[in-house]
Amino acid sequence: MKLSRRELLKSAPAVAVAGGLAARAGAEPLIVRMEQPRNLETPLSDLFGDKTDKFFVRSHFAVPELDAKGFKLTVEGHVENKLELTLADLKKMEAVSREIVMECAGNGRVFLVPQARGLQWGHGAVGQAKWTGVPLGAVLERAKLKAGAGDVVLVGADKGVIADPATPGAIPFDRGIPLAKAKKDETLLVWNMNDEALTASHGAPLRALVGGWYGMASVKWLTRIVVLDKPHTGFWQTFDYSHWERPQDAPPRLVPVTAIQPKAVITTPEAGATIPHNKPHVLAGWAWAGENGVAKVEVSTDGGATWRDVPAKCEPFKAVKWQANFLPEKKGPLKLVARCTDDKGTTQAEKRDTDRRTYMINHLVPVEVTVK
Ligand SMILES: Nc1nc2c(c(=O)[nH]1)N[C@H]1C(S)=C(S)[C@@H](COP(=O)(O)O)O[C@H]1N2
Ligand SMILES: [Mo]
Repeated sequence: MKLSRRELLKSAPAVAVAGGLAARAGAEPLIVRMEQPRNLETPLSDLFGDKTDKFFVRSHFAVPELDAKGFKLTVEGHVENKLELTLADLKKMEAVSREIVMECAGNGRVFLVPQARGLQWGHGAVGQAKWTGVPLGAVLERAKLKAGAGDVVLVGADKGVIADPATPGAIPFDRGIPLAKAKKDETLLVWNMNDEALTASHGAPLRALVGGWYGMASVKWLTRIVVLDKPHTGFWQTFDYSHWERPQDAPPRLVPVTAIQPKAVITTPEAGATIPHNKPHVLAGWAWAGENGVAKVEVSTDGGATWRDVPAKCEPFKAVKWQANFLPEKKGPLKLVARCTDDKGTTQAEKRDTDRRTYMINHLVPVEVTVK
């Protein structure tokens, strides 16, 4: 694998430095990617920890003020029974807890060349948590869908005006989920994260958690569900969070971003590190593959020329930690790379697919270190 100088310059060092500063400052356990609304990234060293205060935050608008006591979730549209559910109503239903990875569709955007618009996430807009709530499907059953139900639109209580393209006043954050995905076991309405009530920044009192899909589908501050008899064509799945598809029999079209793509990330050593010559060294990181399990992780210590297998497997929706020992036998710069293959046989591509616009970023990102 060959990387241009530009790509090398653009790769991990900037992120590593930002992470280091945030960690040393001590006050904010996360890297601030935007002040208002507050958008926070998990430092590499804390990736996939189980602490909620280290879990990344991605919000498009200010956190809405919602009171758990007066809270109501309405379920309306193409249903026989319109519902108004309090949190207590939901908690009376059969609860489930699941550990599920959530990754922002823009995670890794800082590695795009040329630089793309949007928040410049390093690798840290991803995390795994234990989520507790009820399956969305169980709530839809209570609402009794009419025949011909289509997308289930999850609507957040947060709102704002988008400047470009100018929106018709303030619009809410929302997302339509096809009925088939809405009914899957991994699609939940949750009130607990890591055994504690959701915090305001993660969507209290209730959020959706659409397991295996990028984070934009997991609508926070969920107060309204509208069942349509067709696909939803809202801003957040047409203009934003969409990618190009090239059908054989039709012109290229934009389709909503959905499933998380397989990815392996090296967390140690970090880019820019100096590692000792001829001493055994540990290369470690995490891998995940969304709706699919991780079947294989491979690492390369020569920039992608040769690869070796690392033991790592996990079930769908989860992430797995992996590690490999290696001996840096040559002094000088070294390019470390990791790649993941899911249990459907899909391996991370070496090069960026530009049809994905600025989302679904899982091309290989080498980590450059120096052996001394
Ligand atoms: N209501 C609402 N829900 C939202 C968002 C938002 O801005 N508003 N951001 C989405 C995006 S893009 C992501 S990646 C996840 C992030 O969830 P977190 O902040 O709990 O990590 O929430 C999603 N749900
Ligand atoms: Mo996101």
